[in-house]
Amino acid sequence: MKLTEITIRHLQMKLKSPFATSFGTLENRDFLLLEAKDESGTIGWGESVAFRAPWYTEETMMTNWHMLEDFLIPLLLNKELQHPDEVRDTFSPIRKNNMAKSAIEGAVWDIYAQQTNQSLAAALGGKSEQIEVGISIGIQPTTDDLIQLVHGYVKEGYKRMKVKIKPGKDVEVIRALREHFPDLPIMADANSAYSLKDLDTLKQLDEFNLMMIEQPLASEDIIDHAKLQKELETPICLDESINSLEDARKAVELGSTKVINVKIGRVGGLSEAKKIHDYCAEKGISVWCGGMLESGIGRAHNIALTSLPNFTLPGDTSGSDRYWEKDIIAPEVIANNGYITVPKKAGIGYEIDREAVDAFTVSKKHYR
Ligand code: OSB
Ligand code: MG
Repeated sequence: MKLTEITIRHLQMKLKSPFATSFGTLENRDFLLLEAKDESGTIGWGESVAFRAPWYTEETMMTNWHMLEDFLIPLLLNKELQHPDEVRDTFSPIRKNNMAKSAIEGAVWDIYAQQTNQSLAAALGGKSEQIEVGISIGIQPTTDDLIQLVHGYVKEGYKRMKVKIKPGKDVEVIRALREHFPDLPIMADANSAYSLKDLDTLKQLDEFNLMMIEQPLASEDIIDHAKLQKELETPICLDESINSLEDARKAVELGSTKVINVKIGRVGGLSEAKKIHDYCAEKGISVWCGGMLESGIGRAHNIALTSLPNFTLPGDTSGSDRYWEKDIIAPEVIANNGYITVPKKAGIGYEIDREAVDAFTVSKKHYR
C-alpha cells in the first residue's frame, strides 16, 4: 500500500456539557481529522487528539497541522508500505509530536485492516467481542452536582467512575462520593495538579478504597511518583508521564506506577500502544485505554485497541451520547450496561457520516 492523497480537516464539535479538569474547562472540541487514500482507492480515517491549547501535553491542533504538513505527510506520501508498523519507523527521524504521528498512522491501520478484510481490532490481535468502559467526570461546581451525575451514570449501567480532582476539590469531594456509593469502583484523576508537598492530602485519599489515583504529579516526575507510591496504598496510574514504551519500562522499573493508562495519541500510535500493552502483560501491569474526548473516529480506534487481552480494567471510552448530540459515525458508539460491542466489519467498523463531517468542518486542505 502507498498513500497517494491525504485531506486534513479542522473540525469543531460542541460538547453536550463543558468538561473541567485541574487545568481548565473545555466547551468545544476542536481537532484534526485525517482522511487518507491509497493507490487502490481505499480510504482510511485517523483523528488527532491534540487540543487547541497545550495544557494536557505540549502538542496543539495547530502544531499537529504544521508537523503533518511540513514533515510527516512528505515522509509518507507515495512511500510503499507492507505493514502499518512501518509508519513508526518512517517517522523515527522526527522527535516526539506523538499525536500528529498517531493521527496519520491510525488512517494507515484502517486501510490495512480493510485491505486484509478484517476488523481493526483483529488486525491488532484483539480477541474481545465486547469491552468494559467507565465514565470520566469533569470537576463539578458542587459536590451535589457530582453525586447527581454519578447517580445518572450508574442508572445508565456504567460501573466504574473516574472523577477529576484538584487541590481544594479532592478529599472532601471523594469522601462525600464514597459515602453515597460505598461499593462503587471509583478512581481519581489529578492531571498533574499536585507535588510531593501535597503528600498529606494525597495520603488522606487512601481512606476511600480508590481503584487508583491517576497522574497525581507532573508528567516529568517519574522519580517523585516512585517516592509517592512508597507512601500510598492506593495504586498510582500514570497517564501524561508515559509517551513511549521506553517511558513505560522506566516507570515500571522504578516502581512509579502500578497501572498504565494507554492513549493511542499520547504514545504516537497503535503500533507503540500495542508494544506498551505487550510489555505490561509480560510484567503483570494492568492497562486500560484512556480517552481524549474523541469523535467517533478516534473512539473506534480506542475500541479496537481495547480488545487486546491485557486491557483488563474498564477504560474511559464511553458511548457517543455521553459527549455529542450527534457523532460523525454511523452507527454511533453505544455503551450498553457499561459494555461496548467491538465491531466485526472490516476497518474501524463504523461508517463515516460525511454530512456530519462537513457540518462540523471549519477548514480543510488536500495533499497529494
Ligand atoms: O486525563 O484522561 C485524562 C480528557 C481530556 C484530557 C485528558 C483526560 C481526559 C479525560 C476524559 O479524562 C476521557 C474521555 O472521556 O474521553
Ligand atoms: Mg488522565
